[in-house]
Amino acid sequence: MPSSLETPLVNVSYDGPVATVTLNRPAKRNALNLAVVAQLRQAFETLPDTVRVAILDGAGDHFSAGLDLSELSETETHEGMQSSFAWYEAFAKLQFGRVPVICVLHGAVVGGGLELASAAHVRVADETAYFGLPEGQRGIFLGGGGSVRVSKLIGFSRVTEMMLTGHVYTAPEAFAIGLVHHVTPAGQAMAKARELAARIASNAPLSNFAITHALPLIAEQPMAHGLMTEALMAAVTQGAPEAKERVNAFLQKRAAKVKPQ
Ligand code: 1HE
Repeated sequence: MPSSLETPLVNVSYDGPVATVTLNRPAKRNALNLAVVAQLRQAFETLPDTVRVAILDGAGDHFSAGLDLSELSETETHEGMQSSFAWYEAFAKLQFGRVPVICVLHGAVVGGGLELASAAHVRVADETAYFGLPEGQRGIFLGGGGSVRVSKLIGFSRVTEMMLTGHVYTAPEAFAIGLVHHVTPAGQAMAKARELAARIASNAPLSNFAITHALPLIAEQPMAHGLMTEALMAAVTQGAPEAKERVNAFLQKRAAKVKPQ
């Protein structure tokens, strides 16, 4: 982490069970250098036990301009590999940490910024957000896990076309192709994320853990293995006292019904 005299590149604040992790390099449009990536990793590694859900956003007019291109000018091949692995480790802390993560998106969500957003579990964009992968134009390639994560979200054909042509998706288009889950009017994505965070925090933590950890594994497994993993997780979650209390609460008409929102 930075010394006490330096401005942190990543801020963390708390509101009850919700932690908000904010990229804090607005003068450089939250471009991601290795120091930002290290601070992101530390933020997600050290969330206190009281936190049940995290929100990730970016300070200023843009979520993130992606890789800090000034880090590339002197880079040797082996250093490039190492920096990709530093990104992978940090993003894994976010995707496979203890709590679900909601990403709040506005302005540029490009290159490594989109790779970062794709590691979150829920994405909420406001209508100013736009999504691009300009690596092709910069003469480089994805290096923050986007080949895997963005391709899983929208299909490798769309990723190929985005990278080859520089196609930039608007927020409503990103919603239509499944890149984001919600689109709000400008400036309202954080409010929507807080509403979703409250709902997520009210779930049983064991269910949230199964959703964020088991579902991605199951998606990678052959059908028979996936069904076995699912059955194991179902048994573990159903057996927990909290599940029994929640199910009883519904049966005794003490719990909310499912309704359209
Ligand atoms: C940067 C970066 C950056 C801004 N690295 N310094 N990413 C890109 O190719 C996107 C490059 N950035 C942009 O297209 C634009 O900056 C934005 C559309 C995001 C914002 O535009 P704007 O007009 O608000 O800001 P600006 O004037 O372009 O930038 C403000 C400052 O941020 C300026 O520095 P200054 O010292 O002149 O004030 C910019 O140089 C700096 N800046 N973006 C370094 N990306 C793990 S592999 C992932 C590979 C990738 O991510 S490739 C995509 C890289």
